[in-house]
Parts: sequence; structure tokens; C-alpha cells
Amino acid sequence: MESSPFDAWITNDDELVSLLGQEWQRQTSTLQLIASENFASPAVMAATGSVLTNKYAEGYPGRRYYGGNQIVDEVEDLARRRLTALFGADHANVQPHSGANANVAVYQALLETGDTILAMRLDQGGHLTHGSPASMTSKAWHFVSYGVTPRNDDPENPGEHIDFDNVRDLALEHRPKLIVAGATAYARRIDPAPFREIADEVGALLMFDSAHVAGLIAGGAHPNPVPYADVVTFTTHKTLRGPRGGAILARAEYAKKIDSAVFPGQQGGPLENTIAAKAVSFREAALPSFSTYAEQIVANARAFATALADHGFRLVSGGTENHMVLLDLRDFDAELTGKEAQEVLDRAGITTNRNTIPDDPRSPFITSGLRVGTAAQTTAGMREREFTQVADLMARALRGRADEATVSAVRADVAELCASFNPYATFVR
Ligand code: DSN
Repeated sequence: MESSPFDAWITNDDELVSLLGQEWQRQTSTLQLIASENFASPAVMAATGSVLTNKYAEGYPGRRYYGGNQIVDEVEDLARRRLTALFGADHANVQPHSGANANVAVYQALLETGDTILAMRLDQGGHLTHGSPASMTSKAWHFVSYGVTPRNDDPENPGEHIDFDNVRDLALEHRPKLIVAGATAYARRIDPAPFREIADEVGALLMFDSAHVAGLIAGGAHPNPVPYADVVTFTTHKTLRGPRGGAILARAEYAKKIDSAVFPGQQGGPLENTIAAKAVSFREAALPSFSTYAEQIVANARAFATALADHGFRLVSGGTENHMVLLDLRDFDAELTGKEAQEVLDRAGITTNRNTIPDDPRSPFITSGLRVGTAAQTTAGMREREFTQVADLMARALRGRADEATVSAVRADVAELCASFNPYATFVR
């Protein structure tokens, strides 16, 4: 079996080498359509596996609790400088281990326990840390949730867009101390300006969770929330195409509080190897080629959505303006659940995730929806033509799901398509 070139140093651990080789095969011979995933560059992966993994560095540059951090300080400063320049922000914290940590750190920095936060409900497209009952955030703070407008079968006005009247009414009624903009399963562009207006009207702070669209913002394909929001959080591994991790941008007046909430408030020693990899990705995202990439992600998603709609899938919110398409499966097949679709597509070599859709009658474990994204396969070089083919393959597998031969035939076609689009071949040294 072909193995990943990045595993060359793991020579005496057959079990792990075998597993890494299998995952390399899976990633390069099947379609990666999970909207929150991407293929990081070899440079990002090399930095993640660098000598910096060996260093303890609790604290911040110039103020560490351990010796030997002169170079680590420069690495973290480099990441912070590149990040503030990329988004035009006053201050950056690059230490959050994840987007969830980043969000909780912001709540901790700006609020007292029990304060009210207005955020998007999970089943309407929000994130777990936007106050889901399953998240500790809902126990520490009082969440009020907004959602999307009702579904409408008029293609000119499809509904399922953020309901700004609802946001404003709830803000006026509950007077939140913080409003959270941003989503995890929402295919439309999120304009930060109306959120700022509402926040100003009720005297609230504004946090923009740009986890999914950070790369689209960096590439200029989506509006930058930094001039509008007091704080912006994001993950570095989705459209931004960096290592797995989180980051926070803040106005200067909140910098100290944010830093203290991340460390020592939330975390211990930062992962300086990951921070170095973040620095690599911030440099990559500032290149002109990244803007081309961001535009292509969006164009691919549009073509993908059109082709999926042609196959009878209903597009939640009527289409897409970002990297993802949220499908309501019920119009395609009333019996087909998100869980079954995900499992069938896995067997066909197409990796997706089931997702609740607004007002989903099924549970979050079963769901009526499926979420797909274009960021990863766009990195691999796929364009509108290939995404139209991918929609055909998905429809074929799901329609023929009772017949294993059909699913296997789709898997073979997927492997053939993937053979021409190796994700790592696109990165030039
Ligand atoms: N909500 C996850 C996703 O979008 O896949 C990330 O936290």
C-alpha cells in the first residue's frame, strides 16, 4: 500500500504506520465533502510536527513561566503579527486549542457568569458553544436564541435566512450583554453590519464567530467582520486551511482580558508547534493565490448546489453563498434520513456529515439534512465541472442504496475521479 510521505520517520511502529497509510489512502481516494475540513499544506503539517512540540511556554511572548522561550516568543509574535495584518485587527491571540475554547474564552473575558448572550440556535445553524443545552456554555451563561425565517417555496424569497427582525426583537426584550453572529450550518453570507446596528441599539458587545468562513474572509470573498465586531473568533483548519486550532481577534481595549481568559483562564501550555503552523497558514492566506482559491470555493459550491437541486434535493435557504450546501433530504426521498445518507455515501467513498435542518422533526442523531462543503476538494483542484459530477455520484448512490453493486460502482467512479485530483499535488514547494 502507498503510504503518506509524511510518515517517513515512523519506521518502527508497524501498527501506526499501517493506520496512517490507510488514512492517507482514504483521504486521497475518496471525496472529502465535510464543510469544516480541508487539506492543509505540507508546510503546515511540517510545522505541526516540528521541534516546537517539545517546548513548554505557559504565558505570552515576553512573559513566560518557563525558561528557554526566546525563539518560541518570536514564533508566537510572528503568528500574531501575520494574523493581525491578514484581518486588519488590533490584537490577536493564537493560543486557543480549538474554536470551542476560543468562544468560551471570549464569554469568560467579557461577561460575568449568568449574563445573557443572544446567539443562533443549534438546529437553526448555530454552534454547540452558542448555548446548546448539551454544551457547558448554557450552564454558565443565560442564552437567548434567534433563528432563521420560515421556509418559503417561492424561489425568489426562499426563507431560512437569518431573521434580523427576530434578532432585534429578542435583543430589545432581553438586553443581552453579548450578541453572537456566525454559524456552523448556514449556507448564506452573514453580513456583520446589521448585527452591529442591533448591538449598538441595545448596548451589547458583538462577537463574530467566523469559524467556517475565516478563509473566505481572508481571501476577500466574504465581508470582514473585524471593523464591526468587538471580538472575532475562528478555527484555523476549515476554509482557512491551516492546522487544527482556534484564534481570537479583539479590539485593543479587550486584549488583556481575552489573553487572561485563554491563559490561565481556559488553557495551560500553548501548542507552539501548532502556533508555528498557524503562522505558516496565515502567510499562505495572504498570498494572491489564496483569493483565487476563496473565490473558487464559492463558485464550486454554487455549481454543486445547482446540480444537487437538479437531482431533487431541496436546498435549505434556497442556495449557497459560501462554501457549504445544506440539503433537506425529504424532497429527494421522504424515507431517507441524514444518518442513512451519510452511511450510504461513506460506502460509496463520499465523506459527508448528517446535519439538522431548521425545525427538523428528526433528532440530531438521525436528522433530515446533510451538509456538504467544497473547501477540501477545491484545494485538490476540482472545479464546477467536477462538482457537478460529484452531485451525480451522490444522487446515484442514494437512489440505488438498496443495491450494493450500484454503491460499489459509484465508489469505483469516485476513486477514478480522485486519482486525477491529489490534494497534495497542488502545493508548490
Ligand atoms: N460544528 C463543527 C463543524 O462545523 O463541523 C465544528 O465545531
